[in-house]
Amino acid sequence: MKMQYGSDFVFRQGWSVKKLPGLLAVVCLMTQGQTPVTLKSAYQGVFHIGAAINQAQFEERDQRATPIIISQFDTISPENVLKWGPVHPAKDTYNFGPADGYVAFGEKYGMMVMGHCLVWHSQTPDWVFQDDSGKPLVREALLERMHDHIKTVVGRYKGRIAGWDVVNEALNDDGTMRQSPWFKIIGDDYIAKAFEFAHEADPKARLYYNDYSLENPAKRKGAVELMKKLKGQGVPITGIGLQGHNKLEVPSAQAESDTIEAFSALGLEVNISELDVDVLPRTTNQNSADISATAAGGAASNPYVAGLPDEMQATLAKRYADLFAVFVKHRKDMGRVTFWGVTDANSWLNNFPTRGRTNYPLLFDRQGKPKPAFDAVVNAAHAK
Ligand code: 9MR
Repeated sequence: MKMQYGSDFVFRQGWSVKKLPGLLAVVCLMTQGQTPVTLKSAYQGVFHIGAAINQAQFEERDQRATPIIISQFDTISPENVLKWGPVHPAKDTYNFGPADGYVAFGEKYGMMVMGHCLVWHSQTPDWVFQDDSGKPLVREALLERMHDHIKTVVGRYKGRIAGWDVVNEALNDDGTMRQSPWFKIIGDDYIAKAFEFAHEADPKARLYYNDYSLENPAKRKGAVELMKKLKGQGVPITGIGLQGHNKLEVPSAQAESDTIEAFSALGLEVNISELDVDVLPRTTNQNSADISATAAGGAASNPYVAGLPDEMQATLAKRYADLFAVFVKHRKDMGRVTFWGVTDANSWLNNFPTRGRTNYPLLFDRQGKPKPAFDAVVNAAHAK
């Protein structure tokens, strides 16, 4: 059955009320004891469904997004507050206020609270890699610093944060190891060490490797080899996060399916950890989510300032339907699908790779209303 939000209101039982204004429909529902379909109700028993949230949202100051988070999602990820820079800005300074608020918000609403991310080349201050005189640290000193950070951050939320992105984006697009300061100073066992330290700090936490563009064959091959090596060494790794920063046309549904299978075949839990779909014209020739890939763009690169045309809404909805058909097919191997943001208003894709564009990558529009893509995602759950 085709269900369109906006003209129809969709109910758990599958019937709908035509052309009722939103509030009236909700009142009708309440008086009849019906529950409107939400993402988390549609996906109950399939996999968790989540969103990355920002500070205004978990402090309940964002009047549009916060109610959506509470009603639609059963897991949250911190968009920024648990990254090294925000949480540990100087050697002897931790800034736990925002992160404590994030975790408390998730607990208040009974959500599965995720942690992102412990070891990354980006949003990590320079001091992390330097001694007090500004010289590069040697291996043992950097390992000790990594250990202290992980022990302090993971330890603080032991038993409260269900799972961590332990290492983020360690691979280049060709599948080789990224020459990050972590790699250059410690060597390639920095990944294994980070997982061991996280496991030591909270033995029950689920531990993930997280990266983008893993659907591309070369990068996927490098990641499969890395995961095999870690598993072979007995490193405590639970699974992998496929970030899922998609374009409308790539990766294909087939590539998505093959990628999930490649990692689940290794006995790993597979999550989609940062899902969105970029609908704007490219301003670089990369598909990557590498945040260093900035570009300039003229008016032609920002065609939907006044709104997304209906045919593009339909194209986006179809894209989400195709992706979720793949996720639902692989539900036994998947723990969660998390969107990277809540409404289009706050998506990082309004500023990447070109600043100040008007993008439409998520399921809720700038007013917080569900888009046709929302219905497509809800309907995909019915195929289960
Ligand atoms: O959405 C995040 C944005 O607000 C930050 O400015 C940016 C830089 O750290 O990071 C964004 O989130 C990234 C995530 O942490 C890792 N994968 C790519 C995401 C989008 O850049």
